[in-house]
Amino acid sequence: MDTLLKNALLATPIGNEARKGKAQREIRLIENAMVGIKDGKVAYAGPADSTLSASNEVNCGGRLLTPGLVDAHTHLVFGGWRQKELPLKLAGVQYLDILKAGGGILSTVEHTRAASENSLEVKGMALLLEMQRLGVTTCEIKTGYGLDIENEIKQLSVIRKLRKTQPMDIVATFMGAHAYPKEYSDDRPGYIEYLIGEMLPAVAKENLAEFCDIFCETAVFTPEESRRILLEAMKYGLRPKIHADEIDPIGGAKIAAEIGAISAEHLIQVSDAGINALAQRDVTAVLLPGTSFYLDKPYARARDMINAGVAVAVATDFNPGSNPCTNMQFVMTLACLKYKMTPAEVLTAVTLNGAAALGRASVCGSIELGKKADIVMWEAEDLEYIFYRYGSNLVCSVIKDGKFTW
Ligand code: IZC
Ligand code: ZN
Repeated sequence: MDTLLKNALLATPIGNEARKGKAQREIRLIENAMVGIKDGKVAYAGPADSTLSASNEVNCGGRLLTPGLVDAHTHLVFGGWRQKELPLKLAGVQYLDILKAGGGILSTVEHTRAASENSLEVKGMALLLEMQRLGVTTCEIKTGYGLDIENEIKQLSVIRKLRKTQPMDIVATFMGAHAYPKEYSDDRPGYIEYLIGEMLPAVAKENLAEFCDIFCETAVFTPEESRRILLEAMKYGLRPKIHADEIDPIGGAKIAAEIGAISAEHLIQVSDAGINALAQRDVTAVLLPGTSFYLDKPYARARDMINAGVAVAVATDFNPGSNPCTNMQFVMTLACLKYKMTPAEVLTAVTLNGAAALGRASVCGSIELGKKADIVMWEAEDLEYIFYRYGSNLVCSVIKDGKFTW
């Protein structure tokens, strides 16, 4: 054994797939636990065992250990910020109206197109470091601020570089269908043809993305357009995800179920039929309470989803517009207080179910034999405490692939 973490309180979900229904709250909780690490993987996780030893033994002093957090929904690579939209927001101008007026996502597209690859990379590194210190070991990053071949590939190249230069595991999602760029504002069908006929093949050729996502929303992409674009993406081996039923209930969840998407995300306004469709097709719901908070919108019906048997993941949605906050600990407290999820349910949502939404549930998301040794040591002696003491960073140490990185 390389490292042995001793005298810990271990809290982890169990298994290699998303946990749904009652199973979402059935976590393993072991007092006076030990976690052994060898070659970056978990080699032991269980009660104290005096026969175990390692060259590096760490007494955790009764502190809580959980799997590294998985942030399954971010838009982390972008130029500029959007703090100048704050007065508009305070005056009651809605998110989609800012976009319609050429601001919002389109203002970030302008700044991202103007930014060099290097400047995007340096900015991304700082943001990833911030997330890592807050306990995240795996995250997803969506593109969608380029909206042409050159600039979408630029974002994807930045993601590839970030993956090589810092310890976070990063999953790339192509999101060319995030908005209509200004050069196509009078020719929306033309943009969809360009996306399908030119952008998708170019992205697939470079082999830089694993998933394809789409903003299925009023005045952005319709459910029919979403279905068509995602079915085309699937032909290139990109697995589908959908921003579904966030602001208006236009039916994104049903499309997610119909095409067998790995996840449907947001779902603030999802219908009962939409929830049942997700349950039937095993689509993971990625809920984003930080966005409800920042846009001052209702919170998604997490309890109804759990009761219907939908696996619920919780993530930040970190982006410069609708949630400029990287803090998974804050969204964990929001999920607990606003979704009324129990601490155990939220723990599963931000680890194993997040990993499942990224197709990584057999690799990370729980502290079990053979999985990546991605572990957070918390300045806490029980699980409830990390939900209760919101606003401070309660991470004591982060272990990534078996190494102390923070
Ligand atoms: O930049 O506003 N919702 N896309 C869909 C976003 C939020 C990101 C943004
Ligand atoms: Zn998003």
